[in-house]
Order: sequence, then structure tokens, then C-alpha cells
Amino acid sequence: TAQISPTVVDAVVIGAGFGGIYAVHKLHNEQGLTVVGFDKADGPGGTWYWNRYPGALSDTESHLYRFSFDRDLLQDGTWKTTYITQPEILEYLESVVDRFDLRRHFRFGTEVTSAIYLEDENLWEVSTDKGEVYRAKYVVNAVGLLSAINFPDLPGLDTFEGETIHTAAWPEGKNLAGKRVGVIGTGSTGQQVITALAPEVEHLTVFVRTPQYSVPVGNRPVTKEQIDAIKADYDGIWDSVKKSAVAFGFEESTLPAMSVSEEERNRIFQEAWDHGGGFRFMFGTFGDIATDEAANEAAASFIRSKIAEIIEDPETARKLMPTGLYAKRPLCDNGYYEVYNRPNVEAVAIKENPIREVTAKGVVTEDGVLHELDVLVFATGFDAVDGNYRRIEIRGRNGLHINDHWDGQPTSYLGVTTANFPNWFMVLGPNGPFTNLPPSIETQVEWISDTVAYAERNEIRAIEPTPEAEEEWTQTCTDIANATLFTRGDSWIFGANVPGKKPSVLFYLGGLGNYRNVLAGVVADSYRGFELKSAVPVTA
Ligand code: FAD
Ligand code: NA7
Repeated sequence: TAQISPTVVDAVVIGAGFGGIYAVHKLHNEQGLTVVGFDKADGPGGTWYWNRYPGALSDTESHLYRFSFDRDLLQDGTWKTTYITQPEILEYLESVVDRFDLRRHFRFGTEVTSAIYLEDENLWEVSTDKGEVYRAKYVVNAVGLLSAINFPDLPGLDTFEGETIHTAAWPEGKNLAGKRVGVIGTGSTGQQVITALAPEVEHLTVFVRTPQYSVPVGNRPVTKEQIDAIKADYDGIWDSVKKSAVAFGFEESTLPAMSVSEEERNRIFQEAWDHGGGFRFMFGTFGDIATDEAANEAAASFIRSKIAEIIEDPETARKLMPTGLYAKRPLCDNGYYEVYNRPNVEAVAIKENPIREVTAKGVVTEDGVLHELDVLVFATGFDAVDGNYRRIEIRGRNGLHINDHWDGQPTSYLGVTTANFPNWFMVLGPNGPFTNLPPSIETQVEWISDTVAYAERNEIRAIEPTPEAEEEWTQTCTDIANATLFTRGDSWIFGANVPGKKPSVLFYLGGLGNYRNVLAGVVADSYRGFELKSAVPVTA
């Protein structure tokens, strides 16, 4: 790279999802900084650019799965159903990019391969797979928390003569009508794609490893009157969302599940089941489902009884029946369990009957059966949170590699910064909030851009957290996580889903309202926990 003369800008933004789009808007349109944004994708949208699989739907309600920062944007928005589909979200994000004239700042189809801090110049040198080199004082990483694909290697996979597709790399418009399709994975994505594919394909074989608890999503058409009522009250709605814990827009319950009679408890569960929504079922019914074992079991057993009612064949129901704690990201679906009553859908329980190998014609299980397939779909999720960081060569002070810095576990101070990586910010980095994400993304991007503005105003050369502040934040997040049952439900929330990945606490489970207070408190307390290096000599 020595021969290439780098382009110098004030800030580099990596990613063009909700986070990157808003970061470029804040830094350029509001602060007048020169900014270049990158995305591997050929257009904006992030998650919603990549996840084009049939059935892809947000499980945040439509009116809250969007930006809140601009009143006119909110008033101009519209939606057809209570939940918003992938094509609609993609269209929305593209329209935001055009509305704020952001497209010209992005280089699409361009992967950032390295970001190296040059101590003497106090600049980050950012290189891309196109051979370009940029230098910038600030780097904002908006690389996505559910973005680096988890693609398990099955024995014999390379001999398969059919097609393999990961849901997060679904080719645009790819239709599987009339095909014999296998799906591996029954998380949120698996449930959506299985439900959508079942009526279209000739035969669907679902390879089920760990069945999960799910409740109906309850997606319904909305009227103009309903939308107008929301718009009339948008300020109040966002205000209460940003003060809440999970930011999904419903009233979070504080009622202990065991404080009411069994009959009353089941009435409350039934009401939530009929209304729909995964987070609503877990956090809107009672206040202690995620923390108290008896409460958790009450919710789990209610859902199990529903599954037993819905799935007609008892043997199939057994294969789909979750056991143990209800303590992962709460799922909701659009008729998922019902799908197994179709004659063309078959469940294979791969814990009791593991996949032996993939052959030219399909998947062979331990019982010797060949499941013949034209297409094998991987709904196997993501190397969540730190996955995309580890795929870039990132070096901070003294050449410290991010993978060495995060050798034990990925850490941060406040989810947005990490020690030894000056002027380097993260959107949804390790130990950020676990919520409906757009309001958390906005919170972080606003904090980052306010901090950049503060540094520019005060001629701060470099800002980074102290290792002590970072350790304290990790401890805070660990203590909060340990007070919940979530630490016991192996999933991507704790990095427990990818072979070889060391499980650890990856989220601040203290809620968005508290998180916002912490961020504001740190700033009010003269950037408590940060080291600010002045560009000008400090006079006595
Ligand atoms: P992303 O949208 O993931 O964007 C990151 C971008 O960075 C990607 O486009 C990627 O290509 C790019 N990138 C990464 N590394 C590089 C690199 N080295 N060089 C160049 N580009 C790079 N959240 C909710 O709150 N509610 C939901 O209902 C919900 N549903 C979801 C459903 C699915 C199927 C998935 C996968 C996620 C869902 N999420 C949901 C989470 C969702 O990811 C966030 O809500 C949000 O879209 C994240 O935005 P982001 O900008 O932080 O990251
Ligand atoms: P998830 O929730 O991580 O689900 C992945 C699924 O794939 C899950 O059922 C896994 O089973 C299964 N899986 C993963 N690897 C394998 C292998 N090797 N063999 C068989 N089965 C496997 O990812 P999603 O995409 O569904 O959802 C992630 C988030 O994105 C979601 O919460 C939304 O926020 C959007 P396991 O449970 O590990 O036994």
C-alpha cells in the first residue's frame, strides 16, 4: 500500500444499514465533516439488503422499526400491516438514503479489509478490497451484530449436486416452487423461511436440532385511522419507548407471575398469545419470566401446551417440542407449528438422529435414510456481535490487533468504544443494549456524533476509554446477565452458537432507558472513564 496515496477524510463509516446510514447523516449533513462510507453490499439496507429469504419479516411493529430522529420522515412514513416485511424495510432505508442525499458518500460493493491506527499522525488508515486507501481521524463501525454468517461445514457438503443457500445471502427473487428443499435451523429465521416455503415447495425436510419456544406474531392489516392515531402521538410513543427496557412499544409488566392464580396467569398468557408478539409475551405478561424459574416454567408450559394442541401428529409434536428454559431471544411466528400438519412437510430430529453426511443427492442421517434434496437452505444464523470485527484486520495503539485485545472475550466501554483504539467507535458493539434495535442504534450514533463534535470543538486529539472503565462495564453487564435466566439458554446472545467461539456476555441487559441514562451521565461527568488527549498544550 506504500505507493498508493491515501484519500484523507474526517471520518470513515463501515456499513450501510440503519447504523451506517444515520452515522453518515449526522457526521456530514449535521456537522459538515467529510465522510466516506463503505459496504460490501451493492446498495444500502444492511440486514435488509442481505436477508431476502421468503417470509423475512421484522418482529418489531412497523411503526417502531424505523428511525425516530426526523419528525417529517416519521409523518411521511406509512405501512400496510402491524409488522413490516423485508422488501418494505429495504425500500424504506433506500428512501431515507435518498431523502438525506447520502448515496454519494457511500462506496458500495466495497469491503473494508483493514483499519490501522497510525500513532504519529493520529489517523486511521483504512484499506479496501478494491485497493483503495483512506485516512481518517475517526472510524465509525456499523458492521452489524447479526451480519457475519454462520455456515456450518457438514461432511460431504462439497459433493452435493443441488444448490446450497444461506438465508442471509438469499439471491434476489430466488423462488423454490416445486423443489425438494431441506432447511437446517429452526431459530427466528428458520421458522420464517419454513413457514413461507412450505406451501410452495414440493417437499420440505426440516432438520431440527434444538426446538424453540415461539408464539404467534399476530400480523394484521392496519387502517389509515390507526396509522394517523400513531402519527398524532409519535412524540409520546418514542419518548416512552426510549425510557423502556426492550423498546418494543408495549407496557412492560412488573407483576410477578406467581402473585396471581393459575387461572389468572393463563388468562394473561392467552391474551398475549391472541395479541401476538414474542417480546410482548415474555416481557408484557409478567415482570419475572426472564429472571424467575417458576415464572419461566409457567410461560414455557403454556407454550408447550399450545404446540401439543396445534401439531396433530404426536410424534411430530414431540420432535418440535422445546424443553427446558424459555430464555433465548423470544420468537414469534406466522403459523410455524401449523406447517407441520401439511403432508409435504417432514421434521427430522437431528439430536437423536444426526446428519451423517451430505452426498450428491441429499442429506443422509444416522438411521441410513437419504433425504433427497434439490436445495439445502442454511438458516443457521450468525457469528453475532463481534463476528464482523474479527474478519477485518483492525489494529489500535502499538499495533494491537482487535483479536488479541478481545482474546478472552469481546469487551467495550458502554458498547461504543474500546481501550487502545482511539477515535474508533462501534454501533452495536459488544455489551450494547438488547432491544428493538433502531432506537438503540440511534442512541449510540447520536452519542458518537456528539462526542466527535465535542472533540472537534475542544481540539481533542484522541478520545478512548481507560482499561479500568472498560473492565467495570464488562462487570456491570456480567452482573446484570447473571441475574437473568438468559445466561443458561445457549444462543447467539452469549456467543454460544458458533463452533469454536468462546461463550461470553455480549449484551447490556439493563434496558434502553437505563442505558441512555448511563451514556448521558458519563458525558455530564466530563466523559467519565475516558482519556481525552488534547491537541494543544494544556496551559496552567
Ligand atoms: P446491519 O444492518 O447488519 O448492517 C451492517 C452492514 O455492514 C452490512 O450491510 C455489511 O455488509 C456491512 N459490513 C460489515 N463488515 C463490512 C466490511 N468489512 N466492509 C464493508 N461492509 C461491511 N432487529 C430488531 O430490532 N427487530 C427485528 O425485528 C429484527 N429482525 C431481524 C431479522 C433478521 C433476519 C436479522 C438478520 C436481523 C434482525 N434484526 C432485528 C437485527 C437487525 O440486524 C438490526 O435491527 C439492524 O438492521 C442492524 O443495523 P446495523 O446498521 O447495525 O447493521
Ligand atoms: P439462530 O437463532 O442462531 O438459529 C440458528 C438455527 O440453526 C438454530 O436452530 C440452530 O440450532 C441451527 N444450527 C446452527 N448450526 C447448526 C448445525 N451445525 N447443525 C444443525 N443445526 C444448526 O439464527 P437465526 O438466523 O434464526 O436468528 C438470529 C437472529 O436474527 C434472530 O434472533 C433475529 O433477531 C434475527 P441450535 O439451536 O444451535 O441447536
